[in-house]
Amino acid sequence: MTAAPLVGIIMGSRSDWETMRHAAETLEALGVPHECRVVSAHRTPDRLYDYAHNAAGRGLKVVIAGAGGAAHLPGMTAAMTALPVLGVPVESKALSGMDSLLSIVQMPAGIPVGTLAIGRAGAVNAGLLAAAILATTNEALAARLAEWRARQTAEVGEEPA
Ligand code: RP5
Repeated sequence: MTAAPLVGIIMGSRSDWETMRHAAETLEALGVPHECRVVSAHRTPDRLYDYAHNAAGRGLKVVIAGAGGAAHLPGMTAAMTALPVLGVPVESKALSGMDSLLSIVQMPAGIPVGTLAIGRAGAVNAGLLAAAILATTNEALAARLAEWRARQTAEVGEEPA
């Protein structure tokens, strides 16, 4: 995408890409300019600080943050930006993503993170939700989103096999 990114997709590790690429692919399909970065709350805290503090000023409108295990990235990002932050719990090996889910969803009142499902479904839906947020002020995108959903509906056959 060459246009200035409107959505920032960040993840705690390169190992999260297999999940988070589904958010990127969803935004790509809807023509939403986005960027993808590895930003770890634990291993690169200064990078997280800079990213979150500069996100709005750089023109981003929504941040999608995916992380696994002790998944502090979405919450810490939300603590440092007023932009909407959507959290994607990445499926961990040890606890199948329950650790990620609970780390992301149980935010204290006052700092919201919109938490999606564990894994691919959450990443796809984070992309769709980010697009829906942007579509409230972008009619062309709203039309593309409506087409995307109509196509999905049309692809659901009545016969199970
Ligand atoms: C988290 O730790 C990342 O979001 C990732 O899901 C998990 C494991 O990271 P790696 O050890 O694979 O780099 O910070």
